[in-house]
Amino acid sequence: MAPRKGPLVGIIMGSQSDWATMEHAADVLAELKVPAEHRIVSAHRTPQRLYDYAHDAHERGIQVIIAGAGGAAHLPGMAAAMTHLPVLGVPVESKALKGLDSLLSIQQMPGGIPVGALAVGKAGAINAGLLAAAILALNDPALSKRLQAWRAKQTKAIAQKPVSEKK
Ligand code: RP5
Repeated sequence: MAPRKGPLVGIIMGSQSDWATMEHAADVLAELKVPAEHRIVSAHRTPQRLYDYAHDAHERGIQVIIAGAGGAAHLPGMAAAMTHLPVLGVPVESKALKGLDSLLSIQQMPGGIPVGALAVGKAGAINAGLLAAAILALNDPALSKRLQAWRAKQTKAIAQKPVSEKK
């Protein structure tokens, strides 16, 4: 059977305002040549779109969902409730509570419906991309090599000594 050509990772977010954060997940997946799609899917404002997305994702060939949201961040948990695919949650930094609300909403799932919660903001988005790639790499030796090379390059880029940043 020919391998599927479509996206393997679905990056969804609650709002356009989340894209500045979630773009970091998209960037790392692009660097690793993992096909991904990006969609605005709000648990609150577009519940039917979320229902349709979560229900169709597996059939369309998506293998991992990365869901980013801020504030009352129900998106990752609701997506996880409607698909058996692994869902990685990225808490987007909110203005009012600096993302603590997003973090707790995403992390404190009841037993039975898991969401893999990452760190708040950019670091969480980057790590969601890396973790999605690591999951896919379990069954993709070429991707496993690219991921190992990415990590080796990062290690090599860390200087031995700090430099002064005084102005
Ligand atoms: C959430 O509300 C989104 O995930 C976003 O982080 C937050 C604020 O959305 P906007 O008011 O900026 O559209 O649903």
